[in-house]
Amino acid sequence: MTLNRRDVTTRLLAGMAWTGFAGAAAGLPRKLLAATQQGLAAGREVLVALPGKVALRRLTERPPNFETPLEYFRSVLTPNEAFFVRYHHAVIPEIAAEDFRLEIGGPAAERSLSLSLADLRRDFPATEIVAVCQCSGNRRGLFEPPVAGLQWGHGAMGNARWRGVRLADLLQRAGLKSSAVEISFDAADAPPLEGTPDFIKSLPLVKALHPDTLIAYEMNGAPLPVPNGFPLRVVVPGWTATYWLKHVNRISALDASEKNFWMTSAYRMPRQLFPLVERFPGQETAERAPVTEIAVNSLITSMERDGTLRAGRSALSGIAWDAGRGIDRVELSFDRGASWRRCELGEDLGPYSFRIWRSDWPTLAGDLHEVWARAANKAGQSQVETPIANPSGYQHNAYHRVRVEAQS
Ligand SMILES: Nc1nc2c(c(=O)[nH]1)N[C@H]1C(S)=C(S)[C@@H](COP(=O)(O)O)O[C@H]1N2
Ligand SMILES: [Mo]
Repeated sequence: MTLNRRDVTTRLLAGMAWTGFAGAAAGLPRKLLAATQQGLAAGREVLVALPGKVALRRLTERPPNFETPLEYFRSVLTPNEAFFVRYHHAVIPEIAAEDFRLEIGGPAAERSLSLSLADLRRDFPATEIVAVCQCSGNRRGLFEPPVAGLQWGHGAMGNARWRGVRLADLLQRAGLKSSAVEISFDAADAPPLEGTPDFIKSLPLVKALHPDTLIAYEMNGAPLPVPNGFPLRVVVPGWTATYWLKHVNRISALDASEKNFWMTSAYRMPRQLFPLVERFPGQETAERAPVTEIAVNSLITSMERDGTLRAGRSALSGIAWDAGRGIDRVELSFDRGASWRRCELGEDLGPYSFRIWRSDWPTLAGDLHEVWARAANKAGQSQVETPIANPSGYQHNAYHRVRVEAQS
């Protein structure tokens, strides 16, 4: 694999001069630096283009972990070539479409199916949904104090129009026994030699049978890019991306809970930390529960490099999203939370999609301002002022804060 490297130190340094990285900025708390710089505390980022992708921010190369630069979130759908890439295992599997089979079975299935990609497209109705795919650990790099794990900034997420078949239709064809409790997914990425357990995830029956849960073969009108799961991936609208198995080639109906490492150890949090509506009761213990739904969140996207705005002439804009209750409002504060103003919301592409918002830049006294953005959903859930600390650094959904220099 040939990698095309581009060092962007210069760009970053320009950003830092503005945010006062060198210590010049007037009295702004140091911890805000992380928020304004996508967690690039080291002061340097390397952008790398995988085959078929634009240059993305590299976290690690083995396994491949690359995040989307903030500028790509200015459009409501994230372009396929800019969509983030996250793997637990060292190598991206390359699969020949002609030989590919999706096997469906398991102890709680009435019968086994073996489907080619052509069978899937021919025998099952196609359906489409716009949904955010967001890593549970998105923004982990912004936690203070720092949390071990991949130091993601804001870009371990993306929003796409997914097309595929309903998982419920496949399970109906296979037939579920009354003993079925979970549906598990295994993928073509081989368990590596280092001894990391094979990546297998499961869903509770109710989520697996939900009409919005898909086995997708297309993303934004094109076949799935290889690093995003070609030829098939699980799409679980509203739930974090750990359940969105890429390269899925085996679906099993289980009559007992899946007990592998990725279910019982990883992707878990102290119970009741987040106000989740959809839970995974079969995997909960007295103390801990799996991460399930995406917490309500928002991001300012108009402002990465240019920190100067003009009253009456400039606008602020960004995106907001949640687990599918729908965005009710996005608000901005120019006085550190003392008062809030509502933004205008853009086109609604469905409850699981990013929603664009915008606001005029008002006339304010003084020339250096901190802008806070927060979203709330239709279920009354809201972003938090301080991130909710948890051992693995999941679900960071504190207000996004940027600094603006106002010019008249
Ligand atoms: N086969 C496979 N699927 C996977 C993973 C993986 O390591 N292997 N990682 C999961 C996690 S944790 C995330 S965040 C998403 C990332 O999706 P993307 O690479 O398409 O952005 O894929 C999920 N599906
Ligand atoms: Mo993830």
